[in-house]
Amino acid sequence: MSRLLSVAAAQLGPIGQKESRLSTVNRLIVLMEQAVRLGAELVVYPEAALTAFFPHWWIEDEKDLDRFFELSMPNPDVKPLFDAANRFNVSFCLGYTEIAIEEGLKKRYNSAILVSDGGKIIGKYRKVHLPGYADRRPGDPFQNLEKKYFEVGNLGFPVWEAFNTKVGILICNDRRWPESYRVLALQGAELILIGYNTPLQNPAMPESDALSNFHNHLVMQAAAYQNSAWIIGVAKAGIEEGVMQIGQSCIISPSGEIVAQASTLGDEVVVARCDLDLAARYRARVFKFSENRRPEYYRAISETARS
Ligand code: CDV
Repeated sequence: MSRLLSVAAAQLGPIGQKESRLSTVNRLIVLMEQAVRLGAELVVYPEAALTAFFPHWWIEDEKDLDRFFELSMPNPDVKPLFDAANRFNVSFCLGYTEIAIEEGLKKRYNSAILVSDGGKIIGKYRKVHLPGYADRRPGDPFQNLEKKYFEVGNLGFPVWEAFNTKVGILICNDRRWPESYRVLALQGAELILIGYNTPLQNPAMPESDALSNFHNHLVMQAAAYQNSAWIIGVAKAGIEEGVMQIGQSCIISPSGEIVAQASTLGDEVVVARCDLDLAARYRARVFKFSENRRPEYYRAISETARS
């Protein structure tokens, strides 16, 4: 008997700066309902799925900034999504931005949670690779201030047992770094869930703009194959407050092939039935880590690179 899991990539179109949580959470529930009708057992939403992607703006007033963050999860605004998961008997992965009080200090993270079909939080990940700057770039058409607004995630790269497999989460820029996937795969992850907000334009390197869609798929397809894992990549797409964000949400098999892909830049669900045993077969027959990796050599190389 194969281990099969039907997974939905629940892409979001733009969220307006003033759109209420009520409205956004309703959109998430509509997508969840569509996904369930298509047979999904797990629904994956984008990075920071409850608000517009505010790191694109310079925000000075702390109160203005705070309104983009969640103080607890689930909170009353988001509870209807948890209730819907319970009602539909479906699990979900949700990206959101989080305020946590740690040792009396207010910390901000770019986070994502995995929630069971009973509406219980299975685990949380906090984004490690924060792109952009901590300062304002007045000449740029939009800002990228993740280094200003977020701390580097302090939960490591956890892997959870769920759905008869092991699951890990990455968030947006994490997907461009091979190490992110590797540490999950080395812990046995066969399913990797990724939400993103990716502008089409990179003001620091305009000559690469035409390759934004290509690079999005390139990194995730290579990683799926090299790590023998299913990858679910989910965008917040379309023109959000003047910033064009790529779509191309997709489900990628451990073969590296895209097996389902969104075709719009709006709210859209695509579903694929993922054979988790395919991940196990690639790992056993092509990439068996324990026999074929050579960490002792990698260590020597990274020490040389550091010196
Ligand atoms: N939200 C992101 O992490 N976005 C980055 C952009 C800014 C390059 C990404 O890697 O897609």
